[in-house]
Amino acid sequence: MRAVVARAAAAVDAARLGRRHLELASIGAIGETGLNREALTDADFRARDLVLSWAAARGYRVLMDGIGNTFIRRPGRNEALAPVVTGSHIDSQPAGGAYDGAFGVLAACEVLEALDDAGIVTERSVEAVIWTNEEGSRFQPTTMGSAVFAGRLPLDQALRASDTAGITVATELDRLFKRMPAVGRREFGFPFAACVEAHIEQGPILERSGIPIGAVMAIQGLRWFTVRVTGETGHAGTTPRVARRDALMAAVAMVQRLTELMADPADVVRFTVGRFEVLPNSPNTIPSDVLFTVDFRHPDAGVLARLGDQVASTCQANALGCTVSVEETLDAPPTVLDADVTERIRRVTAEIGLAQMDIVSGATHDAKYVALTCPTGMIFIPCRDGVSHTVLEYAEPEQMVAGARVLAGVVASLAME
Ligand code: HGY
Ligand code: MN
Ligand code: MN
Repeated sequence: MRAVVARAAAAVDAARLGRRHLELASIGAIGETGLNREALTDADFRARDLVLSWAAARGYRVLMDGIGNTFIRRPGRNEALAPVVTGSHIDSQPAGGAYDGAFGVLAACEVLEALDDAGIVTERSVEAVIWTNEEGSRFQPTTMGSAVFAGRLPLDQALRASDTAGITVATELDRLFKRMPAVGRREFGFPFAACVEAHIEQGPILERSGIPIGAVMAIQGLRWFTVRVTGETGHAGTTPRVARRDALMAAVAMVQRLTELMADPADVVRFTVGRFEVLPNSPNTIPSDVLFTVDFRHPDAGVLARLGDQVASTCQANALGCTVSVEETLDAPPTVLDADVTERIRRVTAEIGLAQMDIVSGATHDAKYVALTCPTGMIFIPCRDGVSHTVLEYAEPEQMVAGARVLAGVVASLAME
């Protein structure tokens, strides 16, 4: 097995990986280093076209499920066996970077071709996957495609999700499927033997430690809420305060009380109000409607439950005469990744001469849901200054190559069994 691991890792082609990263990063590029490639936009579709053109050149088979998750299959000796799957996402934040998700898809494609180039015939097929709408910025919730795949989000609920322009996931998926008539269909929950996702850390630990590889032990839990506050519009100059039902003032009071609820001297709680929309959004009209989102994360399930269960009541208690609806769009407990796959990541990393450390993921990933369906692990590489979800996101080419080499070794060893 060590020989197969070494051959697969050695066959990773740094030039090909680097060239393809630049090609992919150019689709939806903003400025020198940024990316706006939100889920199910034309940029997402063009990025999928590019990745599938690489697959076509190698004669790999492509399948898609009902939420657009896309699977690129390199056949193994025994087609009856469940495949080993590796991949991530290619959608980005609206002002994001070219590494979050993209690195995992590029590394997955590189693994398939490295296996080809090394002449390795695996027992099991190996598949590269593109998960639909991991970011959840355009359509909530995050990790939508993998959640539907794993049976944790009803397809009809995902299809109804709409963006700020009122366009639904269903409408955009229709456009996607029409662009790819030749791509075969796959049912949800198709069995995998194992899954490994490669990703940038999106935090500073690996870079500060000077360690090139992270073996991810667990992913912290997260809960997402969408809060809608409805008041009454009116003239800014003539409406007395006592007569107002000002949705903005109520929303501000709610966010203030939620900030107090989530206060944590140990700075472990992650509480973010990332989206805040006001209607009619005019300087001299009293706001009638506010929508805001809550992204709450913590590694401890008990804290997630205790504080998360108070979000709705805290909003209701500060309605200031307005009506409030609080919709929980995601409730994902902390997820421990598979011990055997993680040990394999450590072993392969050592075999190819790289240092690694165990790490817990502050960011969420599709691996969180896939882990509910099969043994799943994650490989992290460092990113500069630990920043992500910004146009400054960056990872060194040699770090990407190191991550892809470890991924190739781990996937090869899993697919030989
Ligand atoms: O939100 C996250 O943690 C992921 O990067 N989308
Ligand atoms: Mn990601
Ligand atoms: Mn992200």
